[in-house]
Amino acid sequence: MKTSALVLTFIAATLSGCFTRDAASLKPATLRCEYRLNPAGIDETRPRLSWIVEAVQPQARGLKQTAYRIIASSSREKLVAGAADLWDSGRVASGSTTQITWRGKPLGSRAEVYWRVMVWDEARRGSAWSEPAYFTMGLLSAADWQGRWIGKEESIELPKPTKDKQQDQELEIRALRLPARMARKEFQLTQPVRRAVAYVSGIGLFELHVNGRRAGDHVLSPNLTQYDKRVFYVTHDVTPLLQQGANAVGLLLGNGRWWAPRLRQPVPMVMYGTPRAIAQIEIEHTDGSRSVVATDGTWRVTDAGPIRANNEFDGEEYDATLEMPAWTMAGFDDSKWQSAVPVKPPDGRLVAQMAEPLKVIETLKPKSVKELRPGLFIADMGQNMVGWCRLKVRGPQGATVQLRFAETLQPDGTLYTANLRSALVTDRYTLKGTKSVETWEPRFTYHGFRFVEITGFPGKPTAESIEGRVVHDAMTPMHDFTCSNDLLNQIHRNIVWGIKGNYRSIPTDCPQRDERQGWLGDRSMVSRSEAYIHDVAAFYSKWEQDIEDSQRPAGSVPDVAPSYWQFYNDSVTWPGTFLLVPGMLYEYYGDMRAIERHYPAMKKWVMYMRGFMKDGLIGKDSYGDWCVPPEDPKLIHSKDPARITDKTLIASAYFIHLERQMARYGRLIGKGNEAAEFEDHAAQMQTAFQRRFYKPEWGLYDNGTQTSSVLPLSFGLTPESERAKVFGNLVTRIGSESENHIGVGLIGAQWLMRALSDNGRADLAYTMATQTTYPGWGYMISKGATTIWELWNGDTADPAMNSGNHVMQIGDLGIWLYAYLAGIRPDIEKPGFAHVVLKPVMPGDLTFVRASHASPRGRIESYWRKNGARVEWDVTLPPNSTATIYVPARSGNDVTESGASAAKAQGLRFSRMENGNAVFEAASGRYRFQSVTAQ
Ligand code: RAM
Repeated sequence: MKTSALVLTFIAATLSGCFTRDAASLKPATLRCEYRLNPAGIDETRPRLSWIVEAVQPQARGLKQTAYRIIASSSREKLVAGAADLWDSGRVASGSTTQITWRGKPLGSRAEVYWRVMVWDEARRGSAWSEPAYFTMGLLSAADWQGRWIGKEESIELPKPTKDKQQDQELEIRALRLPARMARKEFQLTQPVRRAVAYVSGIGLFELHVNGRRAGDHVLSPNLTQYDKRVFYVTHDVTPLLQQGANAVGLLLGNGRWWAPRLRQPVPMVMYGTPRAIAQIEIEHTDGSRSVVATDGTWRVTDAGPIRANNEFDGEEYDATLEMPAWTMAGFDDSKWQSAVPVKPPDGRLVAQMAEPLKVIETLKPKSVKELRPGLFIADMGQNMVGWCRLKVRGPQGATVQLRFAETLQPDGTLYTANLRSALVTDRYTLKGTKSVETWEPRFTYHGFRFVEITGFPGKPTAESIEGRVVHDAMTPMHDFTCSNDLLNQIHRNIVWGIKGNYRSIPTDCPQRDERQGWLGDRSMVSRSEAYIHDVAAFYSKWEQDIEDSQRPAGSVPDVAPSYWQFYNDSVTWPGTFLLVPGMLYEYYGDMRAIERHYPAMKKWVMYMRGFMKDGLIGKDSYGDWCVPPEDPKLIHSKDPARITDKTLIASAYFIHLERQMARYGRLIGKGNEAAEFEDHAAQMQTAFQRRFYKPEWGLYDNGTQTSSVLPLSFGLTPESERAKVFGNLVTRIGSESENHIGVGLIGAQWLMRALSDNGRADLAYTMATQTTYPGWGYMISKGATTIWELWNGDTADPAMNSGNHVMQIGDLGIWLYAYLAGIRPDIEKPGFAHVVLKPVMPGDLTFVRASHASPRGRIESYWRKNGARVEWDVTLPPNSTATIYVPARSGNDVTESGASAAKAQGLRFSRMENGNAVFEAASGRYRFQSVTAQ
C-alpha cells in the first residue's frame, strides 16, 4: 500500500473509533484464535476467532453486540495504521463473538496475522478498536520442511519371556533403559535478525536450546498423538535468543511414549522407535534475506550426556558429573560426538500442535520432611499431585540422591507402592560436587504422588530441599465454587486436583501406576464436568482427533486413545465417548466444527457396531458398570449378581442414546434424512429394550440395579406413564440397598446426580454427595483423600487396580455442583452460553452457593443465600448473553429485584410459574433477587 493510502486508512480508522468512543456501551477484549491467546504456528487455514464483549458500565443491563468489524494485517504497524492488507470484514451485522471463521486472504505457511475488532452495541454505537492480537501460521505442507529426521538408532534385545513374570518385567525395564539423546549444530549469522522462528518436533519428547538458553517453557513436549497418523511440531519464536556471529542450537531428546515405557506387561504397548527429531529454524533478516538452519547429517549427536535413563513410568536418572554445560553454545568441542544419522520419519503426518502445551503450573512446598530412619526421609507435599520434584542439594561429587514417590504411606510410615504395580517411579540425581547448591529437576518423566522418599541426601534435607512441581496442560483454569458445606468444598477441591492431575496432553485414567492411558469411558460425562473446571475446548478438540486417528478402517474405535494400549473390544460404552465429546464442545462452546469434522467417522462407528446387533439389541460390553461398590471391601469387582447390571442392558441403552446424539448432530449439519434414520433405529431399539428388560409389575428393569434404572430414566427410554414408578423404585433401592450412599459404578455415576435432581430429589443427591461413611466422595475424604479414587473402596481393595487419583467416579458430580447447585447451565438450543439457563437447586441444609463460570461470552455468576423460606440470589450475565432464570418462589409477585418488583425490573420479563419457580427472561446484567419459596 502506498503511504498516502495508508495515511487515509489510518485517519478513517481512527475517526470511526473517535466519533463513537465515548458513547459505546461495549468494548471487545480477550481476543482468541482457535481458543488460544496469540497462538504461534497453527495450521488451521480457516481459523476461528473470538472475543468477549465487556460492559463499559458494569451495572448496565441488556447489552448486546449488534455488529462487528474485524481487520487483520500482516504487521503490527499496518494494523495500528488501519491498513488491513489481510482482511477487512467490513461491518457485519451479527451478535456473534465466537466461532467466527477466517474469511480474509488465504493464509499460507509462516503468515503473521495481527488483528483487532470493533463492535457496535444495541444503540449502534461503535466501540474503540480492541487491543491488537496476533497469530502465526506454521508450515502447512510437507514441502515446507527442509529439515530431515535425525537421531541415534539403538537396537534392543528383549529377553525371551519365562514363567517368572516379575523377573521378565525387571529384565524388560532394564532392556528399555535409554539415555537421552543430544543433538547440536553451530551456525553463523552475519545479518541483523528481524524474526526467527523454530519449527521443531522431537519424539517422544524434546527440549530446544539456543545459545545456552531454553526456548519456551513447555514441558513433556510435544503433546501425545496417534503417532502413525499424526506427529506434532511446535513453533517457538527464537528471535531474542539469536546473536550476530556464531550461534549454536541444541536438542535434547527423551523417550516419552514413542520409545514405549513397557512392551509386554501389564499389556503389550506399541513401540515406535528410538527418539528422533526434526527442526527448522527460519531466520528473516532485516534486509529481507533468509537463512535456514535445519536438521541434517551435519548435526552432531551423542547419548553420553547426564540423562542416563528416562522413562515415564520409572523415572529419570541424571548424572551431573556428565554435564556438558556449554553444549548449546558456539565453540563447544563436539569432536567426540557422532554425526547424526538420518532416521526413518514417523508414519504420521507432521502437523501443528494447536492445543495448550504442558507446563509447570504451580510449585508446592512440602508440609513436612521427616527422618524415618537414619538417612531415609519422607516429605509430605500435603496434596496428591502430579509432576515431579525440584531438588536443591549441596554435597560431594558422585553422591546420589534418590527420590521415590507414592500416594500414601504404610502404617510404619514408609511409602506404599503396591498400587503403582511395575512403575518404579524413581528419580536419581548424582551431584557434580561444586561448593554451591545444585538445583535439579527431571524433564522426561512424571509421577503422581503426595509423599516423597529421599535417600542418599548428603546431610539432612529440609522443607527447602525439595519442591513439588505441578505439571499439566496449561489450559485456562475456571473453577470457582464455594458453598456453606465444607465437605462439598473439599470434594470440589479434590475434583479439581484429580482433573488437572490427569491431563498429560490426553485425558489419562491415572498418573501414577504403569498405565496412564487415555481411556475413553472415564471421560464420557466427566468431560462435561471438566468444562466447568478449565477451558477444555482446544484440549478436547485435539483428543477427539486422536480418537478418530485411532479408528480402524472398518470402523472399530478403541477403548484407549491414542491406542498405545491396543484395546479394540468393540464395546459400546467406552468408544461411545467419541460421540459424546462433540456434543460437549457444541453445548459449552458453541463449537460445530467437531461435529462437522467427525460426523463421518462417528457414523462409520455406529454402522459398524450395528453389525453386532442381535434381536434388536446390542450386547457388546467389556466393562459393565465398572467398579460398583463391591460386597467385600477387598474386592475390585463385585461378583454379586444383584449388583451387576446386565451388559446388554448397558450397551443397548447407551447405543440408543448415542444414535440419538447422531440424529441431533445430523440435523445440525443439514443431514435431515440421516437424522431420521438414526431416530427410527433408536426408536426400534427402544421398543426392543422395553420388551426385553422392563418388568411393569415391579416398575424395574431386569434385576433392578440402581444403574439399570438410572440409564433408562436419563436416556428417556421409560414410557412417561412408568417414569414415576421406576424413579420411586430407584429411590427406594438407594435407601434400602445403599442407605442413601453411592450404589453405582462408572456407568451409573455419569448420570446419577442429574437423574435424581431432574426427578425432584436433589435433596437425595445432596445427601449421597455428602455422606462421610462408605461409600462416597466424602468417605474418601474421611480417609485423607485429596483427589478422587478409582475405587469407592480404594482404602481396602486389592492394589492390583487401585489408583488414588482417577476421575471416572467424579461422574456428573462436577456438572451437578455448577449446573444444579449454582444453576449455571448452557441452553443447548443456543449453545456456548449465548443463552443461559439459570436454575439452581437448593437442597438440604445448604445456606449458600457461590460459583461462576467463565463462559465463551464472559463470566456468569450465581450467588444464592437461603434463610428458611427466604432466598436472596445475585446473578451476573455477561453482555451479549440472555438467560432464562428460575427463581425459587411461591409466586411471581413475591420476587423482588434490587428491592422492587422483579416483574417491572429493567431487563427482566416474567414468563410463568413452573414447579415452584418464578421464571423470568433476562437480558444481560447484574440482578439481585429476593424471594420467598413455597416450602
Ligand atoms: C482401568 C483404567 C480405566 C478404565 C479401564 C477399563 O485399567 O484405569 O480407568 O477405564 O480400566
